[in-house]
Amino acid sequence: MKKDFLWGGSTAANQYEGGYLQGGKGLSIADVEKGADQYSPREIHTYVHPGEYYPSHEGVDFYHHWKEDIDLFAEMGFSCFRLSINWPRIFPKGDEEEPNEEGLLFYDRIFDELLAKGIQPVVTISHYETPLYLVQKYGSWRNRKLIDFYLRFCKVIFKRYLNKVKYWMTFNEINETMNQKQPYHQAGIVYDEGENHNEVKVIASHNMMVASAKAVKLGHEMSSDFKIGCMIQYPTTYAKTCNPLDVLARREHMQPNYYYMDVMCRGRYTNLCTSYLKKLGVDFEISKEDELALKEGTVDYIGFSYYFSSVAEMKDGKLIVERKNPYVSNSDWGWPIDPIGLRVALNEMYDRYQTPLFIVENGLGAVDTINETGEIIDDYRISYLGKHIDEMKKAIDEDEVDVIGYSCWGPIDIVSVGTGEMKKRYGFIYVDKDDRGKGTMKRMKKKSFDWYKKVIASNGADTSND
Ligand code: BGP
Repeated sequence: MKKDFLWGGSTAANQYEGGYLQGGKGLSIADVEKGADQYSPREIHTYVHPGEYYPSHEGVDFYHHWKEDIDLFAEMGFSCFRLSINWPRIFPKGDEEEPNEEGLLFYDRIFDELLAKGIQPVVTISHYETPLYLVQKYGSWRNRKLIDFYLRFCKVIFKRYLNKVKYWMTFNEINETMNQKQPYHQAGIVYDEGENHNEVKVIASHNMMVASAKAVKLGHEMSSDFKIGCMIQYPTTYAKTCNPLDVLARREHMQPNYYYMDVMCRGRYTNLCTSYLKKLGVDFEISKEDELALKEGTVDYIGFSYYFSSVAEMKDGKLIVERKNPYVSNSDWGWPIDPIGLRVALNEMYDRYQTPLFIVENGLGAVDTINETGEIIDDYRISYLGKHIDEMKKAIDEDEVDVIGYSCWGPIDIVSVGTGEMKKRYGFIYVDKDDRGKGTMKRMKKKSFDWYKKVIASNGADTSND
């Protein structure tokens, strides 16, 4: 393990920050998304209905608790902290010429505090926070105008935080645009009636990838120190059997994911990408100008999330992907717990792209309970994270994969993006808030807090739970 390996935790403004109208902030797509539960999807509104509960409005109020939270991160020994800049906090509607100074000031304070504590900020430029106005007025990422609005946003934050931020990521889990039925979080897409869904997804994806490439080029022109990465959800997948058809099924499942990585890491639509478009039945021509932009804006590293693995099989000519695997157990939310899948992910990506990797999300969403003595003994979380870190170390030390850092998801309990729940907790720090938004917001250390502190202090050598 390198001495300068980055250890920390990751969050996103829409799930953590709150202060949804404070400091001149406008509405983001998250601000009209209701809470739900494990079983039903989150309802999407077009405006804020009075009396309804929207989890993003308050998050867990980082907006007011940032100093206290950063102190706790520093106490654990973080050397990096990932957060997103809430786009409508800087451009409330998204298409303004000038940014909102109060929004910029908020992040100045955060970055100054982090740097003072020796913590590198790692910034996601767009993490499910597209300004709502851009969705309603322009149709979101279907529209090429979004590229210019996004670049204006990038230019402002690159300039403002030139000497404060080194690590950037352009779009969170961009590949989920293709994987979701309705890619609302990723691309702000709500389909119009009669629209060809595949075509919308391809166009929105292309526009986002061009925006990402242009942002990489712009960032490099502004600072030679910047490291700008993509961010994808890596879906480690196994063929269900050695039946060659299942091996092909696995490839088919990976194709939409490599489609984004190929474009962003190799700077072009490879045969995997063009054949995928053909399969989708989308006739899509790329202009010379865009071809050049993609070529000139390949990423410096691959940021990725890894939570679980899946199993693929071909049944009667149909691809079936399941989260059931007899060799691994499942979380309370049915996500397979597969630490070796992380080593597989690291090797697959590094073999394919030879680009440094940054684990920017990994973690266990679980129900935590406070016991009679007022403690939270989250051994399940320690076990999950410890095993994943051990597999990461093998990928680094034995397989010689280049990994920049490990920043686990939700070092403090925050709102779940998938369900809007609070009870799906990832943190080392408990936050007193429930699924309906009730609670004192008081922070409290779980058992895993001291454990992670020890892991960091030993640069990953000691992951034992004692
Ligand atoms: C990823 C997102 C995060 C985060 C995480 C956990 O997809 O990038 O924003 O929320 O998943 O998912 P959930 O919150 O649904 O448990």
